Amino acid sequence: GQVFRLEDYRPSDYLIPLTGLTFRLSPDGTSVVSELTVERRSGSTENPPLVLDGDGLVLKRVEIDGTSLDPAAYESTPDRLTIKTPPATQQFRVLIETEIAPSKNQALMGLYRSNNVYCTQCEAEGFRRITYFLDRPDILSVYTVRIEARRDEAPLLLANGNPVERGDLADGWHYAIWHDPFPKPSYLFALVAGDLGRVADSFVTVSGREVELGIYVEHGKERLAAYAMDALKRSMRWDEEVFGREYDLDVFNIVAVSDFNMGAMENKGLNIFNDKYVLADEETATDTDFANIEAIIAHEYFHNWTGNRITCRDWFQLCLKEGLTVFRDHEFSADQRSRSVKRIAEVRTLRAHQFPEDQGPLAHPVRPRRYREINNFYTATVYEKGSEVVRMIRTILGKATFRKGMDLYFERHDGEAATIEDFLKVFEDVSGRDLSQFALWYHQAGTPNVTVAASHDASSQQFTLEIEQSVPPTPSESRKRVMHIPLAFGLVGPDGKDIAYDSVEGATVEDDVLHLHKRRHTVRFSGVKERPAISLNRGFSAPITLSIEQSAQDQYFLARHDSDAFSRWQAFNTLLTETLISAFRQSRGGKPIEFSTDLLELAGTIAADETLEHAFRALALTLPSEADIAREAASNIDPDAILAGREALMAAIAQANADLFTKLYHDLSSDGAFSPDAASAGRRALRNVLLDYLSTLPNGAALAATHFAEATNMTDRAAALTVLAHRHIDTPEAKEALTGFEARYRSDALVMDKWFQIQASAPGAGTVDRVKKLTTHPAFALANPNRVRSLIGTFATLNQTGFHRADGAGYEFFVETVLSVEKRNPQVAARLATALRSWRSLEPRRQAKAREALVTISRAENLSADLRDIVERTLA
Ligand code: B3K
Ligand code: ZN
Repeated sequence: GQVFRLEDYRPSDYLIPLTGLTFRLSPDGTSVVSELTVERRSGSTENPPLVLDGDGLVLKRVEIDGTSLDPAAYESTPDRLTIKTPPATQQFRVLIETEIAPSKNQALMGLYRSNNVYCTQCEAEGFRRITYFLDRPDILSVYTVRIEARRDEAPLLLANGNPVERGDLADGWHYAIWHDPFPKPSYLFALVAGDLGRVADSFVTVSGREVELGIYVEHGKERLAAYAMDALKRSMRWDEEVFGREYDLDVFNIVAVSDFNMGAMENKGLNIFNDKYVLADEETATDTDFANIEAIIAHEYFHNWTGNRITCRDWFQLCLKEGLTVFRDHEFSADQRSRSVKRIAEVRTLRAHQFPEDQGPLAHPVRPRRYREINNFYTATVYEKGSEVVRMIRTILGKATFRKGMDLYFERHDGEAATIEDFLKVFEDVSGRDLSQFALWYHQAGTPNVTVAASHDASSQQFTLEIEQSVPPTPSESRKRVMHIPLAFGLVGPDGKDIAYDSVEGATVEDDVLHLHKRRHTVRFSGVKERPAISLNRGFSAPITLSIEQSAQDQYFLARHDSDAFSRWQAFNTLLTETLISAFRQSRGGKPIEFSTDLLELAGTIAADETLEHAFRALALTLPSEADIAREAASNIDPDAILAGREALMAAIAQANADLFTKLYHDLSSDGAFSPDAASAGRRALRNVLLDYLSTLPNGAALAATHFAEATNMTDRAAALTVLAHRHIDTPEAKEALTGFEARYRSDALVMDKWFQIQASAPGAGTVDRVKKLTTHPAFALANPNRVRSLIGTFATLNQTGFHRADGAGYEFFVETVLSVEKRNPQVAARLATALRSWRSLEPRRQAKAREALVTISRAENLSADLRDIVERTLA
């Protein structure tokens, strides 16, 4: 496949200031008439050919300035339309008619059908599956869209922008016209037509304009959109208050569809969502679902400014909109919920998804320099690490200067397609700082490692840190440059308070942030009478791995006393991780596993500490996952031994704290009405973590069965079902709960996804066969991305012992499934295949089997560009 390179960027020869589109919708033969006003780039006197992108198109006619074009004057293939000699005028009009078949579109890119609703997905390069166009983000055009459809089939006709006109046509057809006054790239184009229920509301902006809000869902599901609507209004207000951003159209619409390749899409004024991220009530959605809905509704809304009003010059700049918008949605959720709990959850996600990417064969910079398939770059690195980089800019500049920079960004680049250089420049301009070393965070792949050794000299009252940074090599970047790493820190005194020091030398310190600019620093704090415990990278100020030479005593002390909640969680989590890694090694060596009583006791202390939020305690007590342990252990991974060590620690903590946990568990039961708010969710989270522990004790299955039977919401019900299916799968209680759940929810696809997920993640050798069997369940469908992700994706990413089964049966099943998904939907298949990216860290026998699996995929016939790209990079 072709390789696209950042350095090859060149502006197009032509612009398209105006785009008119007329759709005549029919499932098997939709006509698309596109009328483009094309303009020569100013200053250009040449007359180069006009080359438009297509993808699998059928061309019906071409006209220029009202006259049909002589066949000799153009060249067309399904993937390209070349107008050889365009008119020599400054502006000319091109009319193109194509015919497409939405009902046959299984890749879910371009115009397709989901549950009989016409909908579109154009990012990144789906617009070219609708019509020939300059399908690149730096071509901004003002769109007017006319949709025609049969009224009975599609009473609802939506597109971007504001509604202009609607009316009847002959033979039961009708039409609607939409106009979007804001120039936008083609990837933000959207159209929806069908028969859907509507939830209506309105929002008055800060300057007093009234915006009509609509959320469209399947008929009968309107009630389930209430939480999403509330989240939308809170997002709109928050963006005004925190970033000074006001909404700009008369309407804002959201449509929920069941077949969608990812979470949601920020099309201007017409966001299209995976229904999983819209529909919720306590009966069907967990607290995690509510939190995700809130975050994704906000994320797509925030794109209106970061992504739509200011878009990307080219796809290499993807993080310009994604990293920044993730940062904005993180801040929003932090303000709506608990900031420290939110931060811990973010870091756990970053470590679970981005770190393995950065540390494996698919590593790439936040701003990549090359790609073969752009769809494979919607990654945790671009999104989550991209957000961390923005967060670091704020840490370095301070909140007020950061806000000034953002204001300047909006003022300077509104209406433009911008670059990361433009973004960094506004912060340099408002702060007077040189961010060139900092910019390496965008350009250099890999997770930096920082090692620290601390020493204290009582006689000179000096506390010294020896700090060294290094960035491991990543594909095609073997030599790394020294980075600017901002480390928030505190020197924690014996009473748990941060202690003051007289002065510091060896590195710049500003507002409790230590700035590393060199490979090695010797940092000396003077006036430090007693030896402090060092709390470093507070709030996870930099996305790095940190190895501190620290006594267990200091770690326990910080886990009990650090005033920074994140670091307190981190200290305990580090203790747990180290324990689990040595438990894994002991188990692998066939040795009996033993745990320190201090650790078991500390778990009890944290569980019962009423000064800590419930949600914090729940996060602290959630043991690192098997994948977390594998990542930290780094090599020679045997998932069975990891699981054995983890189960042993669960049981040991439960036994040591049996009475305490039992009491707490009962105290936390709620009789009040359900609320999805963060405090209530936190109580449920802690109680469900306690259930997980208590289920390792005698009568554990009975306790979980009672929890399941008495649950009054999906959070508790799913938690109990997970415990039963994961720890007690062979008991009658588990069988009964699984059957009961299935009977109750069989007609609710989104809830059945949970049923699939819970079974697919059940550890052990038996799961492969169970998952295979579930692929024939009536609720499963290989054509639906949510189903595939729930059953197959969960199995491959959250089931270490099942997927990496020693005999390779997990991989064999996986390869077969990925290849059948690929026939319909290459994008979803490519995403699934990334589950094998950490194959080199497995023990030799599994490693060989995993490699074989990758090679089998790479040799399949007619492999899509998407899947080939992932597999070849993974094997390289
Ligand atoms: N911008 C979309 C992602 C599109 C993915 C295309 N393969 C959703 C988002 O990040 O908001
Ligand atoms: Zn986004």
